[in-house]
Amino acid sequence: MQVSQRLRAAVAFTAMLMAGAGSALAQEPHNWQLSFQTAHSPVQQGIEGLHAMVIWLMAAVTIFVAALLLYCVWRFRASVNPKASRVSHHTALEVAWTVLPVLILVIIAIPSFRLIYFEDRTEAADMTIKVVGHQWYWEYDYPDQGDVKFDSYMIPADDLKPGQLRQLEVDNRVVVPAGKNIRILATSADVIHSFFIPSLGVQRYAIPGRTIETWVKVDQPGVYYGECNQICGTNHSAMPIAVEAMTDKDFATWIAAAKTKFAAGAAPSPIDGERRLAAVENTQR
Ligand SMILES: [Cu+2]
Repeated sequence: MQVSQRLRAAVAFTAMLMAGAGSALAQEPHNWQLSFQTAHSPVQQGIEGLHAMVIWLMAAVTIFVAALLLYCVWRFRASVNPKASRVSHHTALEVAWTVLPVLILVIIAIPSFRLIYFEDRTEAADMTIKVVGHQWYWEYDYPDQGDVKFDSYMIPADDLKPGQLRQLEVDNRVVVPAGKNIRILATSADVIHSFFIPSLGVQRYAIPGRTIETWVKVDQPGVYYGECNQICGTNHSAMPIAVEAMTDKDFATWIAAAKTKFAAGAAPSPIDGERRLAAVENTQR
């Protein structure tokens, strides 16, 4: 490979990494993936936008500082400067290198704060879902949908059906209508968990004794996976999240069926607790 070819390859690779770090390479999850999953909510689109902006600013600062450093190393090398300069202060320069970074931080802070408040809550919620973390499963309550509530456990590796994702599929998915503003209230019944769904831009601590709010609007029907991402004990890896977004019509059918399926005293999950734990412990060995 010639030098110019190598240089071109390096430039192309860097451009690819930076684009990936932005959002151009965002896609459905796959092995060896770099960068984000495809955004399926307004919040995640905002997160990707802010991320791309910060990456470009960071690249510009890094290139500028590296170039300055290289120039100084060359310009003030000992062979051409046998007697070192004794200049130690330059007021204008010092003001500039204090004020410029402050300005850069302000430029980052404004969209960053805007995004934080955007993620915080939705003004017009169409529906509320309460999420309760347990060691080690999630519980979902639909307080304004006839108080439907159920538990959601990971499917042990031995019970997976073809097409189901290991460590991500659950017995009862949390179902939401697509295109609607869903208020999410997260809390915990025991230790601190965290409710995290990357493609939907949802991440909230589930803390015992506290309720923390966020919201999601899933842009299209589909299944979106997440995980508890706060180390919460032995089976922390066994409490995935599977969100299924449906059309309004399908959601109405689902919630009507759920009222019977999850009625108090209804049959519990076919995967009983003992076997679930045994299966999980097997995968950890
Ligand atoms: Cu957890």
